[in-house]
Amino acid sequence: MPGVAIIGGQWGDEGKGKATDLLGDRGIDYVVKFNGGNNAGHTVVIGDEKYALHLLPSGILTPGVTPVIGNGVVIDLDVLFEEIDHLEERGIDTSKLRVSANAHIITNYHKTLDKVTERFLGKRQIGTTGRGIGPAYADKINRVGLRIQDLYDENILRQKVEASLFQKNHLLVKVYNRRAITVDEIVDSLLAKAERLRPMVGDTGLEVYEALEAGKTVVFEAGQATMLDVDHGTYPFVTSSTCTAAGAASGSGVSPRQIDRVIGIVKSYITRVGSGPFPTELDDEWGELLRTRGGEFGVTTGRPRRTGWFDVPIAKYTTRINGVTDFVMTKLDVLSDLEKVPVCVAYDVDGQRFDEMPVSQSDFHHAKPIYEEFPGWTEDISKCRTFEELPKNAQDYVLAIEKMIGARISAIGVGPARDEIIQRH
Ligand code: 2SA
Ligand code: GDP
Ligand code: MG
Repeated sequence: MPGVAIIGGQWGDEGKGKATDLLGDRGIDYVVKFNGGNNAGHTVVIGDEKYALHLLPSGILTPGVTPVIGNGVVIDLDVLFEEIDHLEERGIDTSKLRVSANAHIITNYHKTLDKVTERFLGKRQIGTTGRGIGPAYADKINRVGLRIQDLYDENILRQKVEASLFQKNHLLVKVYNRRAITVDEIVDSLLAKAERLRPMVGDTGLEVYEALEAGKTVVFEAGQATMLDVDHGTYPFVTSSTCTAAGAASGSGVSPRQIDRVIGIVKSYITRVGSGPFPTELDDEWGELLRTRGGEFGVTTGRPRRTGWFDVPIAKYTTRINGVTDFVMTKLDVLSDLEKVPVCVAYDVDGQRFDEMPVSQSDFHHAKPIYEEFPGWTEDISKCRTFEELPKNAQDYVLAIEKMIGARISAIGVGPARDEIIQRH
């Protein structure tokens, strides 16, 4: 199984970082981040140490792994260097990091635009992380983006910054009442970082292709999740990249045929940060209970996450869109001590039953969950290491969901630590 994609199956923060780190123990050679940027927040707990990764792939924590930032990523160079320095200070070797020459750059004007656009949208705001992600991807698609390779030709860099700022300054000054940004300030600040980056930059598509051809194991690690995918998520309340399995190929420069296994990560309940529809959202004490027990606060922004019960139509959709071969279900421990555990098995939209995700955004906005209730369990399950050790009701909960979502649940998280996991054989 040399090419393995790890995908968020819900609205993010399912525990992808932990899942990637876990695979590291099985002898992986490369971990490629293929989408997003420092909007991501992955927490990995190793012994007493807790690491929060944003721009760097989680695999960087595993000795011997080559971490790669692929062409599909948008890079804030200040954040990249800060994260590298921070890890080096904690004794993590980052010297093998590779960065695609085709990845795009987030500049100060992208961050400014992200923030002012959100403010301007008012009640309709997306609830972005404010890291400049959307504006950087907009420039990429609009063909006025800056790529890493542009840093090594000052003339080209200057021309591209000019082209990119041409309309933005008009917008910033006339619409948003901000000061104009000069070409020089952007070019100077980017050139000041170019030399430090140079040894990391390369044709990562070719490097990863060659690794796969040589039989090495490559993990493609998604940022965000299926329901935040720019095409398949709850548009416009999405991020601006392809977070689904298809993005693993386009965002790293390998072919879809080189991805053999797609692991979907889902929580045993569901959370969302930012705005947008969320059928099973709980605005009551149950929602608060899940947030407190699950530690549901954004790793990047610290925002409280919205919480709700497990949503089967979403998980089925994830299986289909990504071709999920198997799931890791995290945070089953958070559900201990509930008398009953509701699971949304379908939606009711104005009297009509939907077993699948409705294609109409309005329908999804109006979807009311149809719940099935499962008997809960009171035991602390964090010490369980085999499926059979789980209380019968917890086993039944997992098996019932597995049956409904159409792919096997091959591992179950019972705590945040590296070893708090049940592998099913
Ligand atoms: P953006 O900044 O343009 O990508 O925001 C667009 C939407 O995507 C959501 N988004 C996320 N959702 C969950 N987790 C993310 N990463 C951090 C974490 C989030 C944090 O791991 O906790 O710390 O707040 C993430 N990144 C982007 C975002 O909420 C918008 O709905
Ligand atoms: P990611 O963005 O998908 O990598 O996930 P985050 O790191 O943003 O959020 C997942 C959170 O859940 C982190 O704080 C993890 O340490 C924690 N976590 C992961 N798996 C488990 C689990 O099985 N049980 C518990 N209680 N916490 C977990
Ligand atoms: Mg996260």
